[in-house]
Amino acid sequence: MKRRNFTTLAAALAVCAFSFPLTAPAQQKQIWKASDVHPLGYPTVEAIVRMGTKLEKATNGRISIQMFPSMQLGGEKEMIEQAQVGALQIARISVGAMGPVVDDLNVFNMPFIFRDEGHMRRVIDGPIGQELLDRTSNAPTSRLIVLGWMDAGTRNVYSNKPVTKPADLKGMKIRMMGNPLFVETMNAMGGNGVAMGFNELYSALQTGVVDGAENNPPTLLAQNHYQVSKVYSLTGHLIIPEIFVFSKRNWETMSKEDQTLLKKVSREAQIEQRQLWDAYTGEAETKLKAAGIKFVDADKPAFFKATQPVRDKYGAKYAALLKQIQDTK
Ligand code: GTR
Repeated sequence: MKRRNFTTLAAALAVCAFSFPLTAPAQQKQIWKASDVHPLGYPTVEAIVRMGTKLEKATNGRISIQMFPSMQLGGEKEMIEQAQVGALQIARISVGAMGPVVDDLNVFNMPFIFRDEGHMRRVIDGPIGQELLDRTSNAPTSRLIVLGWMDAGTRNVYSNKPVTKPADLKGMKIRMMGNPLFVETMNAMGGNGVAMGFNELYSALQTGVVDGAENNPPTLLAQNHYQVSKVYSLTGHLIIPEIFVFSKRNWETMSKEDQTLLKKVSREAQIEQRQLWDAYTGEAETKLKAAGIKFVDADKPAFFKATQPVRDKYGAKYAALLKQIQDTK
């Protein structure tokens, strides 16, 4: 309750300080607020910060970006809500958190849908990726314009004991993102999926409210979860891309020129984030190993088999899209 009040207050203050000039003349100075759950320096954050520098340069300082990193404006659910009403202009969000808003996106949230990260990249870079971005921008439920994709690697289970096969997860409470599909995925993998906000996770791991979680190496490092979870088991069950979005409400008040400029720098940010991602992932793995985190191989085929009922249940309505994804070489 307390945290929610704080979040609302922080958001309200942010609105007062940097309100977007909804009816202002095109030449008026604009400071766009951007938000991310990760800290400064993390690839997704850095790509948007660099995009802000380019915008500032291209507009002689008329447009700039003020970054609110590290969940300062709340979690992803709050960021989506703030962007929808125009209190926040740019939000970087996992497709995991967008599934409940735009159902089509859940196709990427199913376990073992991509063969590997390369496959995922070819899918988001191709016609399927474009189609899903368009569908998300056009969905009446989204009230967001998607600016582009970002990478988020592969999610693996972490806890204080190795998880190499489904039986190892028996009785373990594993934190999952707030989307029923993920809780069912963890249950199918053999554990007990617990939906929980990202902001509560560090202390939940520390106090044993949950026995583990799952995420990519950069998150394990940047969110300090490695301090309380020492074994990283390479289950590879989810490869979920991320998106960065702009408030549709604000987008509609912008000049065509500004929209074109924003699209251009967004495209560049997408490309740059991927390079930053690859470098940071390598660094994160080295640092995690140096900090004593044990990386263990897991029986992926066993987890693939165990999660088949989830793909059957959720995949039925995306049959055509799933075939296209599988056919992407
Ligand atoms: C991270 C992702 C965040 C958030 C987080 C989570 O990989 O970058 O946006 O979704 O996972 O598990 O909540």
